Amino acid sequence: MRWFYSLSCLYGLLSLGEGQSTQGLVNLVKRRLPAHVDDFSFELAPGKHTPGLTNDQYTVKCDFGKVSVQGNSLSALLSGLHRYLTDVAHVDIYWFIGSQLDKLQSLPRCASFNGSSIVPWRYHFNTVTFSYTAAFWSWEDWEDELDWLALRGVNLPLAWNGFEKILVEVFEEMGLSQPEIFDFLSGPAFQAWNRFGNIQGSWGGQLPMAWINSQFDLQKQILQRMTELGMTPVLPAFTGFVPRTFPDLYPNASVVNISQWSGFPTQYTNDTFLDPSDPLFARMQKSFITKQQQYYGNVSSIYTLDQFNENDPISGDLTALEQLSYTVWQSLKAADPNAIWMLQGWLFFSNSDFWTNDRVEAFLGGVTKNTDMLILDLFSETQPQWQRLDSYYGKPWIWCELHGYGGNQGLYGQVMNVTINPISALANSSSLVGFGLTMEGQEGNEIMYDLLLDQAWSGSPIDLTTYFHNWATTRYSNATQGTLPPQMYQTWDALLHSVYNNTNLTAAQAVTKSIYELAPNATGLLNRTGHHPTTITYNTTTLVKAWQTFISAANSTPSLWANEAYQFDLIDITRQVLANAFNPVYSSFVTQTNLTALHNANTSALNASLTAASHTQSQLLALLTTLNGLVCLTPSSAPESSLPSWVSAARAWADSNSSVSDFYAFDAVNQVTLWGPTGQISDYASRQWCGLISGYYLPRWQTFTGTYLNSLTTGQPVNQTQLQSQLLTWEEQQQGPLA
Ligand SMILES: *[C@@H]1O[C@H](CO)[C@@H](O)[C@H](O)[C@H]1NC(C)=O
Ligand SMILES: *[C@@H]1O[C@H](CO)[C@@H](O)[C@H](O)[C@H]1NC(C)=O
Ligand SMILES: *[C@@H]1O[C@H](CO)[C@@H](O)[C@H](O)[C@H]1NC(C)=O
Ligand SMILES: *[C@@H]1O[C@H](CO)[C@@H](O)[C@H](O)[C@H]1NC(C)=O
Ligand SMILES: *[C@@H]1O[C@H](CO)[C@@H](O)[C@H](O)[C@H]1NC(C)=O
Ligand SMILES: *[C@@H]1O[C@H](CO)[C@@H](O)[C@H](O)[C@H]1NC(C)=O
Ligand SMILES: *[C@@H]1O[C@H](CO)[C@@H](O)[C@H](O)[C@H]1NC(C)=O
Ligand SMILES: *[C@@H]1O[C@H](CO)[C@@H](O)[C@H](O)[C@H]1NC(C)=O
Ligand SMILES: *[C@@H]1O[C@H](CO)[C@@H](O)[C@H](O)[C@H]1NC(C)=O
Ligand SMILES: *[C@@H]1O[C@H](CO)[C@@H](O)[C@H](O)[C@H]1NC(C)=O
Ligand SMILES: *[C@@H]1O[C@H](CO)[C@@H](O)[C@H](O)[C@H]1NC(C)=O
Ligand SMILES: CC(=O)N[C@H]1CO[C@H](CO)[C@@H](O)[C@@H]1O
Repeated sequence: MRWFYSLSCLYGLLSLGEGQSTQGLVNLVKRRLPAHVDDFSFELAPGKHTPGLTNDQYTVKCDFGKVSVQGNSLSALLSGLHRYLTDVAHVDIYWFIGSQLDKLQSLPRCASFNGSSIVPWRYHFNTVTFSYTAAFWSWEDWEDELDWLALRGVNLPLAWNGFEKILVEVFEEMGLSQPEIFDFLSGPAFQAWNRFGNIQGSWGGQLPMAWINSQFDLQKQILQRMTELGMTPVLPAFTGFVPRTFPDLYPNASVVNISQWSGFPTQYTNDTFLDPSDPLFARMQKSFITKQQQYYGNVSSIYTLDQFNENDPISGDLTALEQLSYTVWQSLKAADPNAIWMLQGWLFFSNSDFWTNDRVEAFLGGVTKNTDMLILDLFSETQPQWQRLDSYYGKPWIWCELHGYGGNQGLYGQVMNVTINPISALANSSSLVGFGLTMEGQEGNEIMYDLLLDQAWSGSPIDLTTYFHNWATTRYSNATQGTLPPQMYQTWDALLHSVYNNTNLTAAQAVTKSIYELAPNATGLLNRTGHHPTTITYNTTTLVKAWQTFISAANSTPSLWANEAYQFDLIDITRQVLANAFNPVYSSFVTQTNLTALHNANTSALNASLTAASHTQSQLLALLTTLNGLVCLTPSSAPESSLPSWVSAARAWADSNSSVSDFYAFDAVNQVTLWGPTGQISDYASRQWCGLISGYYLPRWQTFTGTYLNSLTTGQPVNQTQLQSQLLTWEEQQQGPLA
């Protein structure tokens, strides 16, 4: 009906006050539900809504087959729309399988309903997500992500792209030459740690200006879209990290070489830091923020600014710390009087030895106006710091779910924690202003991320059984018109109680890795605990049964086989089952090739062990071949879903320049394998990807098992040093071929 659409446009125009038009929502409907552009209308309620202070509210009415959404903010309207789409119409947009919204046929009727957020901010991204997940995203990938965020009520996303464009201009203005500047910048897959001041420079090639320019163009599109979808982007600022030759130009400048990071050679770390007390700091801050405003307009006054991520201030003196933050704060305020400084609170946990309560209080105390700061309590589900730090001494803060590191994949979740704890934090901390997602990589386990964002609209902990049930209904309903076979609900119930319900934080604190992704070794792989755990925290038989039930769901409802979400999840669950099955085979191999245990064995016992071990070797390698074949069936074309798509997304940024293209591809490969010129944090960002299993993990295990079989034959113990260096040499040689 034409009049209805006109009305929705009119609403858009009427609500233009304070730059708030609902046109961005109409555009989203056009993008995702083109058959229904006339069926939705959005109306912004009159009255003042202040982002970060006011909770968001919506009311959804479906009369005459049309859906009208009213709300007090764009984010509220989007959340109301999302609730209708998921809970009533059973369609959604997902990472990896993309938007399923166009599968909506006729609009189901509903009784009116309403919703209200319990916190004004819903935050998304970690600085490192921009490298682990989004490094090579195209605009189309960003469009999917931003619609995902907008519909889930996120109104405070981080926006790092294009940072280097402005930074380079500031450096040039200060008189630094292009070679000096480009020696400082890191490759496209490692920019996050250059921005943090952990690393500098690049191995395998140099970042070209073309990359910087195209990322800058992308940022303009991203910010425009974020704004029209009612989000307040968090923008970069000048941090103080400068090229190493800076003191040559400014011999009197107060600069220090900060610490070495993660064993990187000095050439690539020990970044040069301009002390904020030096007047040059404020000058560069002003220049940076002014340029940023000129390029992007007045889109936001919230700035992400981290100077001590995994490196400590030179002085722990309380007065010095207070002065330090005061000066940084003043530099922001001088450049933008409305500036709010957002701090990623990881340092208070990771470097808690340095960051004693006194020091944190002094540091935060330097910003004398509490509302000029916003702290991300970065790992709230496992290592919350807000209690220890007395709610950040009154500074507004956000409860964040970190969930996983380096984009590692493993079915995992702490369902109890991310529902119960944010609610209890809200009752116990008056300066808690938001819930957020700070995953290092968007690796999967999407239900765990949805859960916290939905918790932001529920005053009591979400009922998990109902939640998982409804989530499954929406996810697969395309195949079944909303009625799923009971086996499907049984599967998700079993997943809820097993993989997604880790409560033993001594065993695991984040997404679990599988040992086959790690450099092979006869010891030290199993039962790792903590942040990079390999301990399996659930009964693996439960998962195998859930997997069988999942398959039987499709046997009873065959249309599921063709459903993209079903296909993706079937591969994901099977992957975990096979990954878990690797462990006992590996343990057998280690036992069968243990020369110490066999030292008294007679020849026939040795021969028997050799036969058994070579059989086990075949099993182990066959399992990896199967795993690779399995994950290669993943229907997703998302850059972060397989090695070929990761590498080709990297190459796509290089136009036709082959040496640049090779560098991007090398950089992309290096991140998920050696992570550093010579494996400084090797396998940190391991992925269970098509192509990576067959091209990297499998050959490593081939070498390892071959060496052990040989040792059993010769009776000579394996020379560990030799094997280790053999593997490393091979890993380094593989960087090119894998790219
Ligand atoms: C929201 O819905 C509840 C439950 O149906 C109802 O009691 C309440 O009045 C509604 N609030 C608004 C603002 O419409
Ligand atoms: C640096 O400081 C010295 C001693 O205070 C002074 O003589 C010199 O002019 C300064 N140089 C610059 C470039 O400011
Ligand atoms: C790099 O940092 C380490 C401390 O982390 C320090 O020992 C070393 O001297 C520094 N090197 C340089 C060249 O600054
Ligand atoms: C969540 O983790 C925190 C931090 O370890 C712990 O204090 C809390 O008891 C956990 N909550 C639940 C519900 O498991
Ligand atoms: C999760 O595990 C804990 C501890 O074993 C248990 O008390 C709780 O009921 C479980 N919750 C769910 C949803 O399975
Ligand atoms: C938690 O995990 C640790 C380490 O794996 C283990 O020693 C401990 O027994 C577990 N605790 C419980 C209650 O299962
Ligand atoms: C790992 O933990 C499992 C389960 O607790 C145990 O059976 C096994 O012996 C452990 N393996 C090693 C190598 O520690
Ligand atoms: C794991 O689950 C299976 C089947 O539900 C059960 O038979 C077995 O005893 C469980 N194992 C443990 C260690 O709880
Ligand atoms: C090999 O066997 C010996 C003696 O039984 C044992 O102490 C050692 O831990 C075993 N080594 C490995 C790698 O399992
Ligand atoms: C192990 O290999 C290294 C070189 O890779 C060699 O230096 C060392 O002597 C070897 N150790 C033994 C015990 O043979
Ligand atoms: C296996 O791990 C041990 C202990 O960390 C180490 O000494 C050894 O060199 C490793 N072996 C290989 C082949 O990496
Ligand atoms: C698996 C399945 O049923 N997919 C269907 C989802 O909806 C679209 C649009 O109606 C169909 O084309 C698919 O076949």
